[in-house]
Amino acid sequence: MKLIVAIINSDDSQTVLSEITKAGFYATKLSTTGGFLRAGNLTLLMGVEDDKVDTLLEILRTNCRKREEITSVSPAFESGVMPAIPVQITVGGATVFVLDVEQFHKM
Ligand code: 2BA
Repeated sequence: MKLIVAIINSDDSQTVLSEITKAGFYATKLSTTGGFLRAGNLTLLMGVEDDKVDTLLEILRTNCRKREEITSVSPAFESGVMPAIPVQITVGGATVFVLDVEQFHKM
């Protein structure tokens, strides 16, 4: 079994969650905040059997869009060393970690 931790854009959450549940996966949704943009995003925790990992990744790949965002956030700006210079960054689609699960219990 694997634990999939997926950080996704809040705007994709409705579609992703409905596709995930429609396909029979279980998910836990956490409201999280990105360290760089300091904006809200969502983290999904999903326990899945090894042979279903690819199916789940494909659902995330299909339903999480890449977005171009303009930000002026940088450590140098925050410390007052540099003025804010807007830069364009690409956010998403999804940032995904796949972890081995040692044990899984439902009690
Ligand atoms: P944030 O930390 O708010 O990052 C938003 C976007 O800002 C990132 O998009 C990336 O394009 C840029 N970015 C982040 N850190 C940067 C840095 N040190 N230098 C330059 N650009 C940087 P994504 O890579 O798609 O990440 C989206 C969100 O996924 C992140 O939001 C964060 O919450 C999470 N994330 C991404 N990589 C992670 C990692 N290795 N570990 C933990 N969380 C991660």
